Amino acid sequence: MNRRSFIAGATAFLVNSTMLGPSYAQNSANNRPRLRMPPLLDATQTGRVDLTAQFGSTAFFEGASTRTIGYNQGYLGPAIRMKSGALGARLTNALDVPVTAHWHGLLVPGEHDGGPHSAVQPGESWSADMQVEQPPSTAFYHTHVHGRTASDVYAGLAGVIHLSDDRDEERGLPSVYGVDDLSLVLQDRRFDTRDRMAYDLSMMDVMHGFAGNVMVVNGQINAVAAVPKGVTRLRLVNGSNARIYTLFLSDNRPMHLVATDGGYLERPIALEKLLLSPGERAELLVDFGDGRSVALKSDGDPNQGPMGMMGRMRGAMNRVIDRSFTVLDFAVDESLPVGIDVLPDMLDGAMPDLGDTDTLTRHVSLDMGMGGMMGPGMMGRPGSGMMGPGGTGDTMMGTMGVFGINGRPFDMGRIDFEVGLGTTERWVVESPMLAHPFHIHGAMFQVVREDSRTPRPEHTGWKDTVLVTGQSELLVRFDRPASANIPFMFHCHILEHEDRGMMGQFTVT
Ligand SMILES: [Cu+2]
Repeated sequence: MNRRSFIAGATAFLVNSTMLGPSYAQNSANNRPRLRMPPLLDATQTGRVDLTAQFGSTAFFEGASTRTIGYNQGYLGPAIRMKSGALGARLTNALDVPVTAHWHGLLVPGEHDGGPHSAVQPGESWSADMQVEQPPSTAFYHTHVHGRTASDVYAGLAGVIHLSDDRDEERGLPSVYGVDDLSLVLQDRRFDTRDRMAYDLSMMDVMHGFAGNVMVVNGQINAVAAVPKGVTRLRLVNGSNARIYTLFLSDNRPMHLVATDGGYLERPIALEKLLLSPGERAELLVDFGDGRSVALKSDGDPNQGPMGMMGRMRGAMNRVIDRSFTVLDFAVDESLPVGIDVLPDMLDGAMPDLGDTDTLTRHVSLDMGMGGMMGPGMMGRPGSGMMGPGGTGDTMMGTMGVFGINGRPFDMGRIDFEVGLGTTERWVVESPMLAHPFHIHGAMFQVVREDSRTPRPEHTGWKDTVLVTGQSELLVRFDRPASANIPFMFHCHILEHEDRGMMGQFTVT
């Protein structure tokens, strides 16, 4: 199948309206590939995780290979299954650029966190002997070298972690990997006219965050996920560089949220829509007991659409995505064993309750460095080519200032905050221009208020990443240490923003 026939199919979504045509017959599920799970790296018995960052070649479209990178394979990495306790991790770098393995969602000390200060040079290795103690959850790992996180995650350096306590059967939760417990790494990628995955940033890509034109799930395009005729668990990881998904099921059946970033809720929450921004995870139960096929769909990215920061200026650009699109199709396979056919009433997760008094308050403003940019002549000058695809985004950004936090771009030599170990702090995070997913390393938080309202249902559990659309008030618990040599990061998880300075660092002592 080439790109054109793919684009005509059911799963495609487009960024460029010039590629739009009339509607076409949908591909039948029969001649589409079955969704694969990442290979399982089971560390529950061994307590060991060995990763090698390596080159690969991936043909997302038949006959069109893209040079990619991955952990232990050509694109993405294995699903790491682990439990609390001692974990020995080792990362070997077989690439020609520095890499890390950041354990996004694991509460480990700064020296084991795999942030920018732990960059592993080509040919070298890095080891972390960690002690993991936290509730079961779905976490994420990815490279985190300052300045190249976006390009290298885009090329494939990311994977899923299942932190398990082997008690999901008691909870009544599906737990058979790849059968009724599916890991879904959601990524949008841009394919060029030769069907190869491309990462060519225009200035608008830098401003709004990169948006792809094809949906990729677990490194596959146009695949169909087979599910048993019962309750299936979907572990969703937003592994996109910038895309914010608003997920729903095509027949509007409920999605039962059972876990957020930090683990299980007290009881499932039935959702019609789930907001999932880059770096966030959510676990859903979906009942396929009626045997019908259904599609997981998403509304357009609010940062890319007409409501986005520069919507008013974008009328001529033809790059707005404001329509919904299919993320992944599901088809019931009656040959698969049904493990769970009734939704659990209660889970044993603990909801955050960090109190509300006498905590230190910090203000975090996620700044676009727009000084001067909004002035006349800076934007949309006819014939300047500034907004064309493949433009010189970095050059333009250089002339318009940089991204930062509290007015300052990231500096690896500067500690922004010094936090007391074992304390709770109130962080008031503001996104004045655009919605930014805000991530804190080495800590979990409770969203207390967002935009002066009670938080969305999917933000009520323990979180380490949350989309800030205006102002969000977080109560953050700091229980893991980090020194000034290897501090923790806090940053925007739109990777194009993070790489250009929307990041800070803090110690916990
Ligand atoms: Cu951002």
